[in-house]
Amino acid sequence: MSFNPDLVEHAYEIAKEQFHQYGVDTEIAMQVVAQIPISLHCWQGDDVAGFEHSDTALGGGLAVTGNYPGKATDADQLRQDLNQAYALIPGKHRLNLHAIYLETNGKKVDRNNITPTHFSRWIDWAKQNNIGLDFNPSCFSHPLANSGFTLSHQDVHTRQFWIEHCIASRTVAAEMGKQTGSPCVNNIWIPDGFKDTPIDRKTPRDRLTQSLDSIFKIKHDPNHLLDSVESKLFGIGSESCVIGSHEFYLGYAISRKKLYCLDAGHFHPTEVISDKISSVMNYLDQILLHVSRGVRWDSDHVVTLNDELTAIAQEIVRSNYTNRIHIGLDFFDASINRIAAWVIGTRNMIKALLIAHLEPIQQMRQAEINGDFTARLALLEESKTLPFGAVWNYYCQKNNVPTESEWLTEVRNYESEVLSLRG
Ligand code: RNT
Ligand code: ZN
Repeated sequence: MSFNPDLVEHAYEIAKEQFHQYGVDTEIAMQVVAQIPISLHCWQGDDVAGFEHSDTALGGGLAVTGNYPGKATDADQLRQDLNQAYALIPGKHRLNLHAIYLETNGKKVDRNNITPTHFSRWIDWAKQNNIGLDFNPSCFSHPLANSGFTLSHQDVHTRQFWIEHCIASRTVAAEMGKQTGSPCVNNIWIPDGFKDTPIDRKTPRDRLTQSLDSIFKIKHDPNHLLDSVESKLFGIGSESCVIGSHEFYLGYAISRKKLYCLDAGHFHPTEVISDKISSVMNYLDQILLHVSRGVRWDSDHVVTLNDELTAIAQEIVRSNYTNRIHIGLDFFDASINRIAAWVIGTRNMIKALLIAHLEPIQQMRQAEINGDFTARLALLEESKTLPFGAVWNYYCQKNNVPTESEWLTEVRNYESEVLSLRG
């Protein structure tokens, strides 16, 4: 199905008028959304495997299901796939790399010895394409993480290994930020926790505090590096107690002036991060989001345009947090085309931001101030059927990326020309 560009423009002109009646300027909405970068997570491209070429299976309780053919098996393929994905997403976006995506020319380099050199090809690619980079130490899928403990491990040598890995990751991230001219968010997530009821919850948390303090002792220029810590409620193998819980990291981030990462899948199923943003932002200068979708549990499904995604975007926009919130994606699905997964999830995040910018916020705010909750509800409901689809199509067209499902044709072509030829 191919779209007539004139029709897209015509539909947009009508939509523009309709939004205008609600006091919303569609041109401004598109301009603002174009300035918001989304950090695409590299790990959707190869099921969180990375390029260490070790035999260690995916660990840390992370689970990727599915065996869709054609996944990237080296960094060149992953970059090629990413280029294809970016070409189908309107706007300029970032890339979020994990430490296991290093390039060593076949040499074995353990995690505590990674240096910026091992990421120089990523940095060159990012500079060429004007893409900002974010980074993560990888504290899983490694023999020293097999016990399920890393930075809070009771063995001092194991703990030291992971401290060194996190310190090395910060050096890599700072260099990425320096070279790309845009601060790199380095996010620490560890799997540490107990499958069954522990006797001592305190000591591992004390050790985690100490490990983090040692990691952050080295100061970096905030124009190059922003440090972030990510909490979790439970994981596979850490059902009874996660050392780095929400309370733990929120307190840590506030007291140490770090970024806090809210992952949409890391809370009780009836809890939502959209409602946490404004509270957390009271105490923190900046935060990181891992936009994900849990289905019954932290299942990391591809992000869809559901109520929570819209609510997250609305919170960012209504409270004017755009410059203080870093938006990263975090999902992994190997049962569908992996490039399509990136494209669907990222386009949805951008769509949600556009919808949030097209809300009649002033009118709804006024209704609330007036105590007229009837008008507030009426406006909230009426605005759900405003023609934002027409604005979205026009936004894609203006940015020279395919509208609606036209992008799927391009993914299919790429699948037959590139992915199907991979072993
Ligand atoms: C795990 C965390 C973490 C990872 C990535 C791979 O529960 O969400 O962010 O998904 O670092
Ligand atoms: Zn996450």
